[in-house]
Amino acid sequence: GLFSYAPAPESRAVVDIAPSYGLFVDGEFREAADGGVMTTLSPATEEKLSEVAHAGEADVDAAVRAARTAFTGWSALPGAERAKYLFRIARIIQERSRELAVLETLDNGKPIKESRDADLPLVAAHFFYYAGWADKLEHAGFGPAPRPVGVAAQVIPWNFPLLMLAWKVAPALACGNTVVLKPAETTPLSALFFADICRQAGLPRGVVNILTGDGATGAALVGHGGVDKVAFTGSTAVGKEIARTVAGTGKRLTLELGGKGANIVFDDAPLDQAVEGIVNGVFFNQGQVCCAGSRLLVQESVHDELLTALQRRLRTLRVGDPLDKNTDVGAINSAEQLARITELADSGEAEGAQRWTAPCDLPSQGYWFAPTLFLGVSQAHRVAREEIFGPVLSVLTFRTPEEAVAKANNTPYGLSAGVWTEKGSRILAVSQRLRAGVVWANTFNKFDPTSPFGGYRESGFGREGGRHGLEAYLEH
Ligand code: TXE
Repeated sequence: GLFSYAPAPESRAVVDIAPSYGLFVDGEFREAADGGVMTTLSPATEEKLSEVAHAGEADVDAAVRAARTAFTGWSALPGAERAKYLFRIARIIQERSRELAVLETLDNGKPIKESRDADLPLVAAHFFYYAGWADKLEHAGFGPAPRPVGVAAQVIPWNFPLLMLAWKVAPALACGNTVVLKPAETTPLSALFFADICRQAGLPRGVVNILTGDGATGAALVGHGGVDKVAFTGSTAVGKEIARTVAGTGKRLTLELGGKGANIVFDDAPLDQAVEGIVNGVFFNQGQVCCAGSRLLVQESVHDELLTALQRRLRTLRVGDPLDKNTDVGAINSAEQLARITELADSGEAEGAQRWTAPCDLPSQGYWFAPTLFLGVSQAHRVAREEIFGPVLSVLTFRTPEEAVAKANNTPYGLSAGVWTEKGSRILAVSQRLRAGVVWANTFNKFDPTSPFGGYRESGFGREGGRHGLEAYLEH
């Protein structure tokens, strides 16, 4: 129509992807010692994007040694000097954010709207924020002479590849540590692009090292004797394994693991606003978010009204080409993840919950899962207990605030929750009893570098972000 606005899809030609990439060790790109390579593809099309090196034990050793050597000089720099590098990196990220957003969308499958408006601005914000801390550590209550821990081994997942890098690398460098980072096997490209930004910023060699590889690479890295601190974001199963590896070695450890967040909607909540929050809570990034609001707890008296509005809204979501600027829901990151989501969703049906799928046409190539609701879910159902990490919402009901809190806390996880009500006193009363690292009130999935983020129980321990995020990287 005359007034319809359809911007052209973002062009993949914006970013130059090389046919192959090496490991970034000691300031240079190099092949894996044993010549190992792996492929990364676009989950939206299954088209091969590039080949990257697969780091083995010899490469882990070389990277840790480079980081050790670099630590001497980097940790001795005045904070204000380290800040200059971090500010430079932050500015280059801003300047190159269009390339990075397209790259992230290609490798991960997330909508360009999200990589452009959420991931990239937050990535730059984290570097700016921690750059500002680098010369203020003595005045922040850590004692008169806080010191860096040493070499940090950082293993990150595929759901927010560059943002998870930023959460880990920025505070580590601000405190004077050096880093060996391993991105996830399905999303290595933005970390390699970041390596190039470190070079462009003139960062001294060895301060940041990037090892692409798989779980074996990650295990070799966290188990290496030259590592002082391990930071991991990923599955609870691997987190537990890492905790066992690290136990008794004296290495410092922080873990950010899975979640099963509850969005609690009371009958006095602004329901239109709640619908937007629920949609954002579990369909943002295809639900592949550790703090996703994957359980909806709705007060019985407004169940029908809320669900009608929610289904109406879900019918309008656009699922498809992640490079299309109008797309709301993109591709699932990998065939493995799609299989996990499918298996869990099927269990929901088999256990008697009622499945509702948003009507949409899914592309024939690539990994796709339509936005899905499970109604009539009971607490015993797997879809109420296990992390699905996909665009699937399980709907449960409650009558009283006590019941809402009990159900929200009835999970081995404890990462996030949302409370929707007009009553300020109820927000406080309920959120104080929720065992979750972050509780949002009348909003969801809001992130900011100044706010600490992390879990209770099987969601892990330690905090990232804010002043709290510095603790993990300081001896004091
Ligand atoms: O995670 P893995 P996967 C959850 C989510 C998802 C499930 C599996 O429920 O469905 O985990 O995802 C590296 N030692 N989350 O298999 O395996 C691996 O190479 C050291 C929640 O992708 O934990 C990658 O870099 N490292 C989550 C990283 O760990 C190892 C984000 C994460 O992969 C390793 C991702 C080992 N033994 C998945 N094995 C969140 N909290 O956001 C693997 N890795």
